[in-house]
Amino acid sequence: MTTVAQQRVLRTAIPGPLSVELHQRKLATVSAGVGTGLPVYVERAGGGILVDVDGNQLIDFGSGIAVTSVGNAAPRVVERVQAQVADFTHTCFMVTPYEEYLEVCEALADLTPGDHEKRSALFNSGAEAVENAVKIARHYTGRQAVVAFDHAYHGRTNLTMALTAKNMPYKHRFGPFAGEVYRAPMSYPFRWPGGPADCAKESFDVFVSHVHSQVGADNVAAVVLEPIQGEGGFIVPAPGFVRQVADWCAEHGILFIADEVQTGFCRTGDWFASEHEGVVPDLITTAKGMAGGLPLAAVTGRAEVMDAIHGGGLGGTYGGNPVACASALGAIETMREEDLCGRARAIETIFLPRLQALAERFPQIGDIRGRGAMLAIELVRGAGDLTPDAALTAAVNKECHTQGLVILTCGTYGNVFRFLPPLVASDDLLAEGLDIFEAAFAKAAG
Ligand code: PLZ
Repeated sequence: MTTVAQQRVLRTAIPGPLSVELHQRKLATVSAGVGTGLPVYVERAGGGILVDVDGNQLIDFGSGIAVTSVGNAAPRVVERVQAQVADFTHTCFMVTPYEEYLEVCEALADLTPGDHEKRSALFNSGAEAVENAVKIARHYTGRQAVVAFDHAYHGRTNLTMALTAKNMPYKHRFGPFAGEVYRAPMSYPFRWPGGPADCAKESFDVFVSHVHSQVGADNVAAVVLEPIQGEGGFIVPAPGFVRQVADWCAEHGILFIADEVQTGFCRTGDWFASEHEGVVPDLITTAKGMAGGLPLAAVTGRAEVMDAIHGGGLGGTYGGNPVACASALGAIETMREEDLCGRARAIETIFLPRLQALAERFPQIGDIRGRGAMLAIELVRGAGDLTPDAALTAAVNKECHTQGLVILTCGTYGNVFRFLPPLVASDDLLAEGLDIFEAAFAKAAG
């Protein structure tokens, strides 16, 4: 196993000449529709460092979009995957099954909220999990309508595009979209018309009246909600909102689906973000961090719901591939052994004071939000002017990249920085990344 020194090293300009060369090949061979945030070509990675083809070592504040929470090429992941690849790579669980699939489902039953009887089904991507959760909810309830929220992100397949809120780049000219999908206003304290206090008071009532007037509770199979929205801007709903929505669903025979693809597996300081308000979702979708970098996703839910589906109704050639399952078992073992939920909470205490200090210097930082190692700042024109500042966001982003910090933006208005470091990154590495971010911010905003 290669070990990568946990420090930034800049040998060339970013991107370096070899990356530039590879990027020319990319343009000639990969669809222009597949973008790259930072065209630095990675050769190796470990922990919180990416090593590019020019020998630069970049600090990773994105974890491949919240995936490598256990670090890149985490030792237990590598070990289990290598052993599994040598044993067998695929049989298709629907043809001849294997134990690793069961072990992942057992871990999901154990770790997800609630101590009721649970069942899981495994898939390849977050979108596939969300799409299957909707299939299951429709089948079980015999109803068709699904309610999602403003700023939601649930994937790029046809049904999940319909659930996703943002047009560019996800939906533009890709319709028509799947039917019976309805959108409700999101509890978004920073941008609630009357301010955060009114948001906590009003957002649940607005949701309910919206569904009653535009859909009818009796027609709704499921409400799909990210307990902290991801791509839409790391929007943390007002306290109590997730709980109220889940309880209201239960009262109306509607399944509450928590999309924890981005928030799940220690990222927010709990195993699942739903736990923060004591919410027990009927169905929960997971992917990303669960499998340490290999493609694996799941729907986990109440046994009576999951077992209501006819035999053969759920599946797919690769869902729960044995190598991906082995990777997940290595990742979950790492989270347990190294208490990565605790580490996520510690990361919050490292980041928050630094971000607060930066916000005192720069009025363009309108909001700081998130939980654990899922934190964000929202950039606006300045004090009292909440106009999103996507241009400043892009300028800071570019400067971070130049300095060897891989950082991600998000948000409906493209004006949010999100911080998603691997949970195993050392305090020193996190501090160095924050130094770079602060300097980049000062340079672009100053
Ligand atoms: N649900 C909450 O965050 C994936 C998308 C990146 P897949 N988010 C990253 C992009 O631009 O495609 C995501 C998510 C939530 C579902 C998904 C979809 O997961 O594994 O990308 O399909």
